[in-house]
Amino acid sequence: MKLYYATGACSLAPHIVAREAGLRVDLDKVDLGSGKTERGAAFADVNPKGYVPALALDSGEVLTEVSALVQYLADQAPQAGLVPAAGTTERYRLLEWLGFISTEIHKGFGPLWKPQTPEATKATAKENLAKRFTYLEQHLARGPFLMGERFTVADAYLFTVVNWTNFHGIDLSPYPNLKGFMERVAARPKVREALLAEGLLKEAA
Ligand SMILES: N[C@@H](CCC(=O)N[C@@H](CS)C(=O)NCC(=O)O)C(=O)O
Repeated sequence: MKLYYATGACSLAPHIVAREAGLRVDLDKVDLGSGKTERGAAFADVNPKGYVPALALDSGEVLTEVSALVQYLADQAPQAGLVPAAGTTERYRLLEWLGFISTEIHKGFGPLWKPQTPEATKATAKENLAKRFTYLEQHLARGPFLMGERFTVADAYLFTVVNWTNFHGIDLSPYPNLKGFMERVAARPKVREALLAEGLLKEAA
């Protein structure tokens, strides 16, 4: 399999999941500006939607959308326990989290990335994110991860998007449980490997 990614983008979530699942996935970095990949492919030919992530399967099919990719990867390695079994109530609980992260948090950051967004719109986007963070703060008082004691693909996705607070001057200190979650996930060996591979962490001297 090959994962098309951009450094620190939402593609970090399937990247983390692939490593946590112990799957062999090649990486190809996409320059979203030029539309070229590091290995010389035209990314529009891979994913006509034009955005990362995209996962080229060994069959030649290409899967897109973070929520689909993280579940597909986790389902290839059920022994890793990164997703509850299909058909269980717990699996729908996971889907509930993936929907929340995708629409309320991932896309909630959308206006903040665009230089042309008016300041008032950015302020509203930050207020909305603060409401979602407050909800997460209350939820994470119950356990170390979104689904309780066990790390799942939803945690990989949440970690990836909340990490963007670092780029937008959003202080997480009003949310100690969420801050603790970020530290806990960042300390996982496979997460560190993914961050190192994307150049988001420097190797200790
Ligand atoms: N709905 C997509 C959204 C993916 C997305 O927002 N990708 C961003 C990076 S985090 C991107 O590639 N943006 C570049 C663009 O849209 O041109 C998903 O869940 O995978």
